[in-house]
Amino acid sequence: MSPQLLDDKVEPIYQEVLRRNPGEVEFHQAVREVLESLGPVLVKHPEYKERKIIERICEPERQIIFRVPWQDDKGQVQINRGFRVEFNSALGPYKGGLRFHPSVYLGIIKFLGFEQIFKNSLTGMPIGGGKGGSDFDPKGRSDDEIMRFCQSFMTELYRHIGEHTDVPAGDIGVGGREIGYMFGQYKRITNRYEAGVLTGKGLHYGGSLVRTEATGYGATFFVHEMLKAKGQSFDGKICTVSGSGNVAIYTIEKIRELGGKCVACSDSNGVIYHEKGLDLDLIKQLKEVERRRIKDYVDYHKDAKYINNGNIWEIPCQVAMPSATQNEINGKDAQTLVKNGCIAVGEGANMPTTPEGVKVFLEAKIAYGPGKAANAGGVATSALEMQQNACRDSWTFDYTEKKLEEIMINIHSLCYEIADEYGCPGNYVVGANIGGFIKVANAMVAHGLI
Ligand code: NDP
Ligand code: 2IT
Repeated sequence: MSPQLLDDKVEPIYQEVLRRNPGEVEFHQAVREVLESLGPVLVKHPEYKERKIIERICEPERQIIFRVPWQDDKGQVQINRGFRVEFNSALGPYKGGLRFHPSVYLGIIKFLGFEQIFKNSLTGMPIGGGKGGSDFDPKGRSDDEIMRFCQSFMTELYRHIGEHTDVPAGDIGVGGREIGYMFGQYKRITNRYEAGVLTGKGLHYGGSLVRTEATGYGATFFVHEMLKAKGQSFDGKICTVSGSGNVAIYTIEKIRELGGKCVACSDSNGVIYHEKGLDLDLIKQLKEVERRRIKDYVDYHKDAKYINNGNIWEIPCQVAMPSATQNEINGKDAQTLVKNGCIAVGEGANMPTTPEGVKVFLEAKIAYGPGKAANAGGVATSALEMQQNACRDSWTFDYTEKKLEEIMINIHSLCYEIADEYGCPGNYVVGANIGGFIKVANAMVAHGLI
């Protein structure tokens, strides 16, 4: 249960979401977190209530569930389940990543798709919200198995997507390799070289510079803005970053560029603590090139510690950037972070903090940047990739990174100003939820009852 009460006007909407979507606890959590901010918006905008905008936003426009059969290296038939939830297209084609992880079920994809609506709106780019994925577990699978799975997944997905309809990208378990195999299969089935149908592509076939780095860089830019608003900077700050995947790696890289020192990262098995600062080149080699586990880090650095099943949030830091998965910081972890002197939390992951944890951060008045604002740089750069594809162009690294930085600065200002306007200064949760919601709501009003 979330610790905060819902406004009278939105409580019945939430109850109806619970009734219609039984058992989808992550989806309930994501909806509730947004609804907690929206009561005052309905007072200012009675037209949203009249037209049932919130009720409509909570119901996906389309949900697709399909069988994904494939053959493993032993010749055995394997069956997985594929999902694509096309949540909201008020602002543009559905846009959002694909997650391949054994924990995936409809409730996870719906929570991610719901978050994506508001995140994409905050970027200011013309993109709607969607998400997809599969309960396929890529761990330990050969390259051939990954390819066969991706091809089978796309053999169904292709009929639902398109550059003007729905544009998937990566998320947990889906990176450049998987996007490449899916793009190849899409091209083969449709007989179209439609670069804009997927983002996160390789640089030699329509990908954008900076997309790989974008989520981590963007989240760090966002935290930098929050620190600046408090008269602070990254300079000399001790930072911890959970995960050691795409988002974590480029968060660590940008924190270092901005003068911070990252001392810890993790994976689902354990935590690396390296007091003198993490060796990023080694992490990239282990994770991006050799696809190994993070515990191998200590084979190369005898002064680093590996804590099996450890809790990264017990390591004292001034800035924490959760970049692994949902609900990885609970109320107790949040209290530990605050007690140990943490002054800023920037969410690279989607919904990494439980409602109890969020409450602790807000009450402590530390700078807390929720995922839908802080990690929007990934999808924003996907939209920049779509722009380059549409005009058959490719931009330089510096130009694209500058655009990303401007987008993150704008998202920060928008959230900051809206929080002020609604009487909650410094509360980026309120700023992000209301800021993201209003643009979508206005577009839905303009489009009539659809
Ligand atoms: P990756 O697959 O590259 O890395 C995921 C990392 O998180 C790995 O270190 C993984 O460890 C860890 N992790 C994943 N699931 C769990 C779990 N259930 N418990 C503990 N650790 C876990 O994914 P990304 O870096 O792309 O994504 C990380 C987060 O960022 C996700 O929440 C994603 O939704 C979010 N995000 C990603 C964006 C992108 O552009 N890629 C954009 C915006 C948000 P292990 O290897 O042990 O599983
Ligand atoms: O959660 C996210 O924003 C992503 N996984 C990236 C989505 C995208 O379309 O680039």
